[in-house]
Amino acid sequence: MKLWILLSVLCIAAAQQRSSSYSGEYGGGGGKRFSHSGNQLHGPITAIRVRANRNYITGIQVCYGTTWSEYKGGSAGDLEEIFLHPGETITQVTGKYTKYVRKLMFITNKGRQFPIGKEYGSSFNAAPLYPNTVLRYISGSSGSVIDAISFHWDYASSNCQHCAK
Ligand code: MMA
Repeated sequence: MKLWILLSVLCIAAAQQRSSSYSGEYGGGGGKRFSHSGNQLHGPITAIRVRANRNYITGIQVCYGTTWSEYKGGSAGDLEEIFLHPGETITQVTGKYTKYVRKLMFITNKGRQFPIGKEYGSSFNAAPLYPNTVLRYISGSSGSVIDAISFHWDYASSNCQHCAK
């Protein structure tokens, strides 16, 4: 009887579907580490600000639900802002990197693509390991530019408020 219970519990545990995965890290070892793992509790990613100059991705800020993360990076270059539509999620990110992040292209489940940065360095193609999972949060390192970035994937957050400006 005890063995039977143990086997049942093991079977159920094995059948549990995994859903979280991450891609990265892309970039170099400089800068100070940051992680938005706590920010995801505010809701799904609803908007992203990316700053770039002629060489680098110099800064990033992500809106979770209606709450913007801290801005990470420096002040060089121009800031671009992407607003996702309600229900729209990021399902892939491609880009370029050297010791620093050079280019990011966010791709959504609605087929929209938002490229920013320079065609220079090695390519990366970040996508979730498990079906129907999306970008939940980012982490990385920053100083005066974005030195490195990682992408963390899981099922879409059910908290579905849209980001206020
Ligand atoms: C700072 C410092 C470095 C980092 C660069 C680029 C200028 O130096 O934080 O560690 O690599 O910025 O972000």
